[in-house]
Amino acid sequence: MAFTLINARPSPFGRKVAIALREKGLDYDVQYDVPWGDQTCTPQYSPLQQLPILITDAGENIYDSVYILDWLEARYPQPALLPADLDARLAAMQRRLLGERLLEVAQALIFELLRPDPSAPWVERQSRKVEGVQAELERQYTALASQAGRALDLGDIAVATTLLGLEFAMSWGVSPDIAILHWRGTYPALTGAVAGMETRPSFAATVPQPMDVNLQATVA
Ligand SMILES: N[C@@H](CCC(=O)N[C@@H](CS)C(=O)NCC(=O)O)C(=O)O
Repeated sequence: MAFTLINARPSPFGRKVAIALREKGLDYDVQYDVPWGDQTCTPQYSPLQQLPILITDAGENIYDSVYILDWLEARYPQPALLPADLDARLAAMQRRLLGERLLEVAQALIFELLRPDPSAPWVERQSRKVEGVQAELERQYTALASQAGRALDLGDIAVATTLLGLEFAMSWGVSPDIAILHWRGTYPALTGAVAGMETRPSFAATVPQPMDVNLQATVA
């Protein structure tokens, strides 16, 4: 099976899929798209009009990063990206959930801050969630640090791509520089876990890149 991944260069959602494809040794081509642009191709493939979208050579369009990863795990179970042990599997799925939701909450915070007149209570509410999730992930990765040689799982991929995506968004300048998003160095167990993942070929080959988009104008 050959795949085409519709992706955007900076997308942490698309990066998760690209990493999983690489970890599973599956070949894919990338078609880059600007989902907010007039010329976006996403409506042809997904009613949600969002990328990433994975197109199979049988003409199947698979969309939403979480479902794509579940689909890949079901169709291509080896190498597994979820632990076989039930407790470890449920823990990985919960970590994955926190990684996914952290991205959504942080995105809501960033978008609000880019609006002309951000709501202070809304910003404060999202900020508490961002800090709470990072603190919980730090607690979980501190506990995991004793498991030498633990295999990469979907929880790790979701957490790392979210944290690296937020770091990238601030360095690129599409996100305001927000103190609570500076996780590296603030949370030692998270910092160490992500640094370990960044050296993997799947992460090194999928480093986010800027694209031509005016997020502030899009949000406004
Ligand atoms: N829940 C979706 C979110 C994907 C998403 O937000 N993609 C962005 C690009 S990074 C997009 O296509 N945005 C266009 C839009 O929301 O209209 C997933 O996990 O795949």
